[in-house]
Amino acid sequence: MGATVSEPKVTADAEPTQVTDGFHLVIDALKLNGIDTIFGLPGIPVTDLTRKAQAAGMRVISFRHEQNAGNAAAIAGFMTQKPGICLTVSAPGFLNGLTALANATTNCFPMILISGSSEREIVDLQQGDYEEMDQLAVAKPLCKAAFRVLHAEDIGVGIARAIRAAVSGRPGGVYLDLPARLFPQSVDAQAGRNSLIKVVDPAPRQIPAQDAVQRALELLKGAKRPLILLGKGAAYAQADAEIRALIERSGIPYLPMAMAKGILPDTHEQSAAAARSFVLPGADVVMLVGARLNWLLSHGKGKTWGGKNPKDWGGQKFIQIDISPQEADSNVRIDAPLVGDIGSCVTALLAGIGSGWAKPPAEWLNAIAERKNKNLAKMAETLAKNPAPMNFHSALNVVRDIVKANPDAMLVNEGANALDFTRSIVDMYQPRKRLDVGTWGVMGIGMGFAVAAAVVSGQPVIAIEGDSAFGFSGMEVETICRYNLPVCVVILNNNGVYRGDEVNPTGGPDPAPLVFVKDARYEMLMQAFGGVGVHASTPAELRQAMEEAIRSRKPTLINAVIDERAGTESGRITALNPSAKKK
Ligand code: OXT
Ligand code: ADP
Ligand code: MG
Repeated sequence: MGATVSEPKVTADAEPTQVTDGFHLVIDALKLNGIDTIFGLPGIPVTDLTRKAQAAGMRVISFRHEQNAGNAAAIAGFMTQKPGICLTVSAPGFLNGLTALANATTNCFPMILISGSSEREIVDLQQGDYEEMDQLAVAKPLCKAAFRVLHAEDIGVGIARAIRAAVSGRPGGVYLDLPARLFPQSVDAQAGRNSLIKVVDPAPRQIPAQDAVQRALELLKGAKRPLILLGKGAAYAQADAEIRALIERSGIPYLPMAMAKGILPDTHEQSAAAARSFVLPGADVVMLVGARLNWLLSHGKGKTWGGKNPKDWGGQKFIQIDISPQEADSNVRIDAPLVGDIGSCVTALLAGIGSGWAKPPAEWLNAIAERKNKNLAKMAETLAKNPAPMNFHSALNVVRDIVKANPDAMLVNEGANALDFTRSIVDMYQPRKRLDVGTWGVMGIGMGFAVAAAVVSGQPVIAIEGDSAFGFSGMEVETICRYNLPVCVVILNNNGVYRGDEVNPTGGPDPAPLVFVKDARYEMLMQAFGGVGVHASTPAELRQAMEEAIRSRKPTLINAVIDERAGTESGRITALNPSAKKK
């Protein structure tokens, strides 16, 4: 291992000895484990760590706000199955990164938030240190695991534990607390090297029990109206060929959750995405593959599933493939839990299915096809329109074509209407290309995800952003320009949160709470840092600008002007708004 070593120190008897220190041991431990990138923001006490990491050949991506660095680390983890690293300063920097760590944990993305911290003696006595905070205690409830290292000799163990905790079992966020005093601690170089751990098999396969596989197969075999639901766990698992084989050999229709789009191309004939509201209540047996029955699936019950009332069971039987044994029964009864990693579980199911598996009844497949074709035709009709001003559909029709022509490109997506319309209009063709707001529906992932997507994949990135959504991380366009990343940001600008035409009912001078400055020139933000900024008010202008951005790979921001009356409250989740009781 090519360890980094500090300058030789001259001891009292003038014999030079090779020593290393905390800074170098952190870098060596990460590199030893194949981690080559740090997303972060420098300052006391980690400034030198960023310098030394870059000097040691690591890619150090410096952001303008830690939350964006954290989101970058989280999505890098999702894309690579290796924990993404976010590095921050103490207290406020740590807290800025913490939102991303909590979001990563919620989404089952592996990441490690490494934060410098202040002097333990002073923090613990609450004597008022610079950026004083008991960061470990604050982080603990919001992540999968949290560790602190006090001695340089323990850095190897600390990093190894953090890696294992992040990627084994259900992946998640890990906090690693590194107090300022740790970094300059000297250690004999050889002893330092010996203290490092290269983690062997960090995410061991988890083979499902044979009787559980059999139970799932029997349930599936007896189904008259089976459905497979693919979630982002299925995308994360990188078992793309096995999943495709399972779907194609069984002939069962499937529905991808947002970030599972593209595991099979959205144009696949077995995709039931365009018949969602038909297949969920209609199915009798549903197999969940790396998807939780949380709010995004209406908790597996209620009207979405054919129940009469919000809490009523729709009568479906569920098979659930998940690495977490505690996931089953979280919302409704799971008749056949299949605990294991998705690759192993799907492989076991495939072996059981063999070659003589009967396809689902034609009646079910035909009914889905009918509904799907009707929705596809309706969509095609809407997309063919060219209204002035531009609306979500006419703008996204362009994005749909560009993604089709560039299936390798990464797609980042956030907003409300900007999110929901993109999800249903823009087809994905490859796995793990669509990155979005995930389990929390959180705004602010946009530019962090875009930076990481470009850095990790080397492919062009298209970020489709609501104008409100963009504001949460917009300053990172400077980061995009600084690292010259092939990111094309498209802001679907309807002058506000959900839409831009609300007015202050009092007639007073303050604008309504949901509207922004009219006709804001977002493209000038990108121009300010040397990137390309384009103002597009027609689909033709948008198309030309996007094509040029993909061709040139230059940082580009397109301000796509959308009718400010286009958009509904909260997009497709209007019903989640508590509505005021009317007198
Ligand atoms: O079957 P039916 O007939 O029902 O039809 C469905 C499909 O069959 C069909 N479909 C298709 N038809 C034809 N062809 C194709 N290819 C096709 N595919 C599908 O289309 C429909 C819809 O399909 P879908 O989407 O699959 O189905 P559905 O019913 O919508 O699925 C349900 C859900 C729940 C799974 C889905 O809706 C979903 O995934 N939703 C995610 C919602 C979400 O997460 N939203 C983001 C949060 S909203 C809100 O919280 C916002 N905030 C507050 C805030 C947040 N979030 N975070 C922070 C840190 N602070 C504050 C804010 C501030 S959004 C927001 C900003 C909004 O303003 P912007 O300016 O950014 O954005 P604009 O709204 O654009 O102005
Ligand atoms: P979606 O939002 O797309 O429905 P969720 O985030 O709700 O997806 O669910 C993902 C699920 O996938 C989680 O329950 C997680 O435990 C599971 N998971 C993640 N990785 C794996 C894996 N390699 N094998 C099995 N299950 C996994
Ligand atoms: Mg908007």
